Amino acid sequence: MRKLLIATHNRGKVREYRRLLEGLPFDVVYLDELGINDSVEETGETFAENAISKALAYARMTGLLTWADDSGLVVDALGGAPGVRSARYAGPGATDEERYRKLLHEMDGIPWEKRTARFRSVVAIATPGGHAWTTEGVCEGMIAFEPKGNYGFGYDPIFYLPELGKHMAELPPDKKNRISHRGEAAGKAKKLLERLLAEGMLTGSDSGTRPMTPLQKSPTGG
Ligand code: ITT
Repeated sequence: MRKLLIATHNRGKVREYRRLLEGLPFDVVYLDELGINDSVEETGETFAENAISKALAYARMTGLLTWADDSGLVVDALGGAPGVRSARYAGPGATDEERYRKLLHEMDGIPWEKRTARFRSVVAIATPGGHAWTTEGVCEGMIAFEPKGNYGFGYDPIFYLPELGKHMAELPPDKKNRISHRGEAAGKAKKLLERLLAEGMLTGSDSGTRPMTPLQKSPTGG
């Protein structure tokens, strides 16, 4: 079976992908299983740019078909922040809790109806030969006044889902995967991979040398 590298150092994402990618007709491997500690600088202004540059960099580094995601929280009252800077929002080395506490602090005094926000995720699939495709997912919600719940990671404790009446961090893994931005982007990326396989686009030692559908630029960025 062909190998597919899931290129993330984020343990929360790895946990989610282990479930989301069950049954995929690929031999799924993770960066830590390959002993890869290198990280790729995220200099893009959109989730799509960063997802593509991560996927291409690890595909070139390893010679493997590679899946990467760039994701984050977009808060309307903060002009879209933290957005593509979600991982770096409270500086290098900060914890998830320090990041969401900083966000709550920035949201001090902002009334409920103005606390709308969404998680976004763009998945990029790249070949070592330099071809890439993207899919995306969105999950709408509100920034709560207080954290709640112990599941998930990142900003999940302060992200409230009005339709469920729960914070994201209150949802067990499978339930989060069914409604999340990452679940949506991953579902689309799985279909895309199956289509590329069926069309014979991923055969050969370097699938990137074969003619493929052009790069799909994401219309929605950070
Ligand atoms: P990799 O680049 O190695 O995948 P990262 O944590 O740097 O790991 P991103 O650049 O995509 O990943 O940053 C995403 C940040 O957005 C992440 O660190 C969280 O703070 C937040 N985030 C993304 N998805 C999330 C989710 O499902 N729930 C809560 N927070 C999330």
